[in-house]
Amino acid sequence: MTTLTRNETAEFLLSHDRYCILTHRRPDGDTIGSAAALCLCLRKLGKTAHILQNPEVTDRFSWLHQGLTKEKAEENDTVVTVDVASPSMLPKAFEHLLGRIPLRIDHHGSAVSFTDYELVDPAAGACAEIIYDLITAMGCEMDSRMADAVYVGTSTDTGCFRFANTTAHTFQTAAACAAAGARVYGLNQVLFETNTLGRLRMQGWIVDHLRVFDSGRLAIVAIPRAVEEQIGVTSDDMDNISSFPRTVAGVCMAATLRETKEGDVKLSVRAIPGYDATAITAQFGGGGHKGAAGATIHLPLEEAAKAVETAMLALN
Ligand SMILES: [Mn+2]
Repeated sequence: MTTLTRNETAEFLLSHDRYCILTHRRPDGDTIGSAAALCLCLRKLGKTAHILQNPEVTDRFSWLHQGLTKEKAEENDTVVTVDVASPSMLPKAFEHLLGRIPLRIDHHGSAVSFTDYELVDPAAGACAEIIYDLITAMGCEMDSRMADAVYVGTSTDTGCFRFANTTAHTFQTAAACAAAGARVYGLNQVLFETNTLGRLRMQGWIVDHLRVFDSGRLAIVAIPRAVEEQIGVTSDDMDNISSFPRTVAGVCMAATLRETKEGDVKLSVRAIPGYDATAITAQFGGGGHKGAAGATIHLPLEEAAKAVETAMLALN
């Protein structure tokens, strides 16, 4: 594996063609926005480019990929991943492509390399910020659709510019998006100022069932599948719900556990600076960022919650 700079990555992208762009499992605004912006830029530069259809993309973000996707990667495609930190983050349907992926563009600090080349910058708040740099390095001018895509990635991964990963470069990226015609107000309204009733009911349940411990510094909530079904939440309702328990005053690190359809447990940890979410998720084979990390645990919900609580207490 060879590490590339932004300029070297731009050269790579300019000297290849027939792009097939991959997003990660449980796709969020960053992987979806990054893929859309990169695809639109490559097309504007005269390349053939598609995003491989990710079956888990929901209504919340699917509009970003309209007209950009295809269902199958072809033999001579140049495959590029965006915002994918490890092979385990690839959707099952993409796993057969492992071993023939030349390039990975990412911003995760804890990662497992799986491509020939990679551009990884853990200092970037969002992968979309790196995509913006590449667009500029390739001499492509952002249009309003590209700008929307970069803005969605950048704003969602930084919690609308509130998280600790927000830097001067994050604002520079957002400013460039605004200048290029991104619908900043409209997107903020939909992404950060709107709650479905399902989401609010789930937040109510979380408030009632949150266990706060270690003098109020740590919190954990375990959500049974049956509760999600009873409330009737969609996956969009649950998008980034794990940020919510951390917003309780005094809580420095919060873990949210959700029972999956398959009977596994999906763990998401959120932490403020000084606490490392990956220190918890790494113990369960997961990864992520210091402020936000995840893992899948193959235990019944209550046992998983006990194990996570023990891991959190052991950090002190
Ligand atoms: Mn990201």
